[in-house]
Amino acid sequence: MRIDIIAIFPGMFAPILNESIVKRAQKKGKVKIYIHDLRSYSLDKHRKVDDRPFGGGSGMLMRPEPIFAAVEDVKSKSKNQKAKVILLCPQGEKLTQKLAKKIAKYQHLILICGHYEGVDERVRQRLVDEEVSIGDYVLTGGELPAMVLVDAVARLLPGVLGDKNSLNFESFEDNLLEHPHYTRPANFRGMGVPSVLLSGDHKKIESWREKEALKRTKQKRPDLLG
Ligand code: 9D3
Repeated sequence: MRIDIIAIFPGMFAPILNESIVKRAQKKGKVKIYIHDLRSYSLDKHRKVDDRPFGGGSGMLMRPEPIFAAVEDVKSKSKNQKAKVILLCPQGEKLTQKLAKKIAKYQHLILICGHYEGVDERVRQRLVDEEVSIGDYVLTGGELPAMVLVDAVARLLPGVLGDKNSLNFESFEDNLLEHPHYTRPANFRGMGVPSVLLSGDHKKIESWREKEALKRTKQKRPDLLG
């Protein structure tokens, strides 16, 4: 998968995307990520990318010209792929594991990071295929959401995760929270480990884990059980 990210704070991405799973995915050649500075597409002499809203009101909007220029430039440099243009914005579809799985099937993503009070509506009208939000809380821009989306998608690409955290296992348990986990030591500051986990009886362990997962989901996330 190829991912192009268009942003006004391009420096935010490298420290995050060049670590951990996403770094590994890039090293293995499973994903190629390119960051583009929106300002470099502004023809304005001050490299301005925002302007005041027609009709008045407080706050600034992102001007359409630099965004169109950036997306058209990226598309022209990767002709054979059909890119999906995704705008990160508060009114987008909420990112879920289901949506991440759908997006992971695309060959080429162009992510536009919203900022200020939003983008000129013609960006949505002519340029954007999908709008994505990462949840109902107010952030200062679309950069962090873009990184969240990249992280959620990159780990789903074939060959990115080892067998250890295999995805089959995950989809099996999609609608339950995890059971409690314990590692060594067996006694930590007076706190023990449920004896079933030390019993070596794998049938018993499995049914304990199922029961605990269900109990936990009922307590903390009853919405997941429908
Ligand atoms: C006052 C109205 N606000 C809408 C809720 C305006 C507004 C707030 C924050 C407009 C843009 C932003 C910046 N946020 C994003 O661009 C954003 C975002 C978010 O704030 N929360 C969750 N997901 C996302 S994706 C992009």
